[in-house]
Amino acid sequence: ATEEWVLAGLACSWGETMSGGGGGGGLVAGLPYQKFVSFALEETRLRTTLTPHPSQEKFKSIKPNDDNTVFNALSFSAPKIRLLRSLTIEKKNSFQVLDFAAFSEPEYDLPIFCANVFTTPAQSIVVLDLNPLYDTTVHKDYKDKYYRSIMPLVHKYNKLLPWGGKITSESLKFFSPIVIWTIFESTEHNHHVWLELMGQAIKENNKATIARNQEEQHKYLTWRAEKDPGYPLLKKLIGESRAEDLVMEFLFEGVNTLGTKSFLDYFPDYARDDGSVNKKRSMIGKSFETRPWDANGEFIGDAEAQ
Ligand code: BLA
Repeated sequence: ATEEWVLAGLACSWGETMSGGGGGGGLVAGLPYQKFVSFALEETRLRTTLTPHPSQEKFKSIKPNDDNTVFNALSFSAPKIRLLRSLTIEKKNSFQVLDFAAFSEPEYDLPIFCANVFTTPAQSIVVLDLNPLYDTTVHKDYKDKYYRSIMPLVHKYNKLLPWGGKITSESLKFFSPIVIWTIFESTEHNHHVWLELMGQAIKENNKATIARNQEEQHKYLTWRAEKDPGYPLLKKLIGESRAEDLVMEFLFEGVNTLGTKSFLDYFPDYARDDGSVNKKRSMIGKSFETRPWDANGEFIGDAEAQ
């Protein structure tokens, strides 16, 4: 049986959210990322039935240490969708965060929907992608299955949202050839981005394939639960132990249940001599000054930097 599934629809508007320059002009009140979340949920509800995820109860009312910061956490599951969760954080006159992701059941090998924005009065750091479950430089069949038909989207958004420049090199493996990775300055405000992608998913029955899907998803969760760039700020906002809870049981829920491999099993480069995990964010450092995929989604990055 084939069903259509909207991975999500995106509508982000940055106009009005930032005031440019002027010595730390504030973020205008309003919740632009809440608007995105509502939109994405509405779009998803048109296609499927969302059920609250058990993690929502515990995390829906996180109170940060500081009164000026507001957290908003929502999580759901649905047929085909193991976990769809969203976290927005807003600190008045300081920053706004959107971290929205959807993970399929392991019976499907759907990419992971990922919308991630960190905005300060000076700039916005944006990652919008269908993160591949399988590294597309290695798994050509996976690349063709999900990305070939949507490669033209890259041309469409590339001009408006140019490549953000050098990036932590490890991240590249989790990105797809259509990734929108961009940083824009507040002077570039008032841009509207609309992105709507639709995927067709067919349930997998092969046990070995399901197990493989599950392991790849677990690998992704393991990476982000350990190395996500947002983690340090999250610790500052709600303290180390609550941040860890949020990361393990909400943002990357499944990291403790979908698999038993450890971070070092997946990413042995991070092993220190005493067997602990290297705390560095990146072992390779930042690279990829320009978009490392061509118009057909072929990887053209520097092999050195992989
Ligand atoms: C910065 N977030 C970044 C950067 C990326 C991402 C690429 C730029 C720095 C870098 O090159 O690493 C996002 N990286 C991703 C995503 C993937 C990835 C989505 O590999 C997926 C595979 N961000 C959050 C949350 C917070 C947050 C919850 O999602 C804070 C509460 C903050 N992101 C945040 C901050 C920075 C950032 C503060 C800038 C600081 C820095 O670069 O270290």
